[in-house]
Amino acid sequence: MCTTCGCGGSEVKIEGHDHDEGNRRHRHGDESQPAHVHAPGMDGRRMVRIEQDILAKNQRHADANRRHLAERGIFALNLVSSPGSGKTTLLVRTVEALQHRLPVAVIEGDQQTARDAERIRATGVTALQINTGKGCHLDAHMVGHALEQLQPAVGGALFIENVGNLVCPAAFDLGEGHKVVVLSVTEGEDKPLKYPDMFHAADLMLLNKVDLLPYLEFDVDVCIDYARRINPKLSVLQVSAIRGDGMTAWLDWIERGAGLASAAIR
Ligand SMILES: Nc1nc2c(ncn2[C@@H]2O[C@H](COP(=O)(O)OP(=O)(O)OP(=O)(O)O)[C@@H](O)[C@H]2O)c(=O)[nH]1
Ligand SMILES: [Zn+2]
Ligand SMILES: [Zn+2]
Ligand SMILES: [Zn+2]
Repeated sequence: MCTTCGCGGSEVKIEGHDHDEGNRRHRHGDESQPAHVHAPGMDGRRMVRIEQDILAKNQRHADANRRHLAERGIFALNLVSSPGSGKTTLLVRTVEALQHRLPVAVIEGDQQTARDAERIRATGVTALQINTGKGCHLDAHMVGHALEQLQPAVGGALFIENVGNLVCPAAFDLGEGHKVVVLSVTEGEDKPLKYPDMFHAADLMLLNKVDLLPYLEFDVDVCIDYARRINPKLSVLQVSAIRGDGMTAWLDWIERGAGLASAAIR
């Protein structure tokens, strides 16, 4: 997992946040400092302790984010997947459809560039880009700052697109209501078995790019069976962000969740 994979670092950039809060300068991405790969000679027990510290610190930030979101009745989703599964394409379609029905905002995570945030902003919806530098996942500390900056509206939906990575983001709670794993059919039906942590952590799987099924050897039923062997409670929707399949069911799922989140503060 990420806390031991040697990724991370202090090159995090959050749009509008200059890392200088009063005189209390602090670094971002410290939670994902390398723990073993670049630490020859470090013994296993010390490595485990560092990993536990990183996750405990992340959990404190995640708990604070979750409280902040709950107090404002905001329904937050953390979209996780391999690079290129179609998260941003799906989000663009999603916010285009939802923005006239409820307040929506997006936090985008990528190692570099603001391309995804710009794609969202082109729809008229507010988006904020986090660049993680060498980091391979968003952490709850970064998302906390993004929330301060973005100020998502009370009673709305917040979408957090995580860094494309089917492994490390599974371990980092951001304070979201649900993790939504996006798996595209071009990735192969065995991914839930090979990368179980992500499918275990998610509540919903969006099986995307179903418009390509006629050109692939991909058995949808087998894929869903594999995913539910890992997580029997996993909900599944088959979608195509390009052609529009399954979008109504996905939008209904979001609106149901957002309705419950905002009802809780009334
Ligand atoms: N055929 C087809 N292509 C899709 C679909 N959804 C996304 N794509 C294509 O998949 C490619 C990647 O889409 P993105 O939306 O950038 O994927 P992403 O998951 O946001 O990528 P990263 O942020 O880099 O991880 C693009 O070329 C999209 O046009 C779909 O439903 N069907
Ligand atoms: Zn990692
Ligand atoms: Zn900070
Ligand atoms: Zn994207």
